[in-house]
Amino acid sequence: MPVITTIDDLKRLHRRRVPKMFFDYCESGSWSEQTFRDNVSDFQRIRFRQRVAVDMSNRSLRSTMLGQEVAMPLALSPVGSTGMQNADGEIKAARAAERFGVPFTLSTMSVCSIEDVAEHTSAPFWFQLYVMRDEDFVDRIIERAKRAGCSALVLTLDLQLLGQRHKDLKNGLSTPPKLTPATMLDMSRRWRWAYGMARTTRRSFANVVGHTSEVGNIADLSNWTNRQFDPQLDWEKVRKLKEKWGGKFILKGILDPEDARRAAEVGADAIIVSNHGGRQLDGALSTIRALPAIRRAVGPDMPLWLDGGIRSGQDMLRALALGADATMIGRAWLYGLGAMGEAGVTQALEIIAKEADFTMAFCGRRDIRDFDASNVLIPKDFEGDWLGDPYGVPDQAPSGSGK
Ligand code: HOC
Repeated sequence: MPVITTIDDLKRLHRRRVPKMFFDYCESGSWSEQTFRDNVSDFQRIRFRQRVAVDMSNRSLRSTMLGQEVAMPLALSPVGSTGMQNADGEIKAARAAERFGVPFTLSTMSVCSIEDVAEHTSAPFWFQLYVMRDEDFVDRIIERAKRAGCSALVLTLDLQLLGQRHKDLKNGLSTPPKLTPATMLDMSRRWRWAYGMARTTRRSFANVVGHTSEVGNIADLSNWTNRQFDPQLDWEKVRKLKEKWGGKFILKGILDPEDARRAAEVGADAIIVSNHGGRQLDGALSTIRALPAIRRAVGPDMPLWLDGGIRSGQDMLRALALGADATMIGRAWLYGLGAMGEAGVTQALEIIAKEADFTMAFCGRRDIRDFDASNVLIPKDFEGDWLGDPYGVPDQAPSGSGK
């Protein structure tokens, strides 16, 4: 067993233990994967200001998200097909998040159902929904999420068409997965994974299968899913979904300051700056570069979270310094899950927390809520200088609401 000290170590183990088809699903962006790569590499351009002779005792990473106390300003992003990375993956990740004290978001396209996750956890989790054409299905799943006690709805806005990921096409990834002799051989070689899958009965994408007359079994799922993307999505539909839900409402997939303003106008309780992990519009800005202008657009009081590219506690702090109130991780927890199940997700969270704790201290901060633009050095060209720039040139340090 290798010694694990970083999120990258978890990724290496994930790659070893999970069939290539599912690892690649996690580790892919659309088309050239430029945005997928930028999401990670742009973080590295932001440097920290080291401070000394400052009292570094009694440090705290605690913060709040939507008024809820969290162990650190970070939540687990929704990830589709999680239960294919590790049997019962959604339950394991939700349990790890609950024990650690951070929110977990369950994807509509999860293998375990909302009810499965609710049965195996005690803290309320958040539920993620795509804007779909099948209104009956949407009404029913919203009711199920309410009944299960989900404390917020995360509506994903950047999936009106599915971005093309070459690796998935080449691997024949579908729902259910295409089983060729090569994929079956690959699966049987990952014995831990195969053993888990053989033992669980939760393999059916149970949020959907059996909950619409069109999807009686998993074989119907791909066709139905492809018909669900809604190219006619508009802000009026978003507003109606907010009304239907009636509770805390989070909008995910915002990358442009103008869209961020619209999101605030429809009454979002929080906005997630995200480009779907670089899986949709390749060539779009990385999330960390898009963040400061979005903060300027929505003002200091709008809860703003960043999702995309965070692979360390240092990245979490960089996002806070550039204007986020909190952050979300997707791949970072998925690597842990693929590597070691629930213990791997816990380890991913521990790694991030420790890195954030030490970095904050080296920067002379004891409370993460005080970490801000004055703790970092941002390259002058960081936000770019684009022709017809809707992002505006920064004239002041970004700052968040601290919520
Ligand atoms: C109804 C649409 O978020 C991904 C997932 C896509 C799931 C499609 C469901 O692979 O990025």
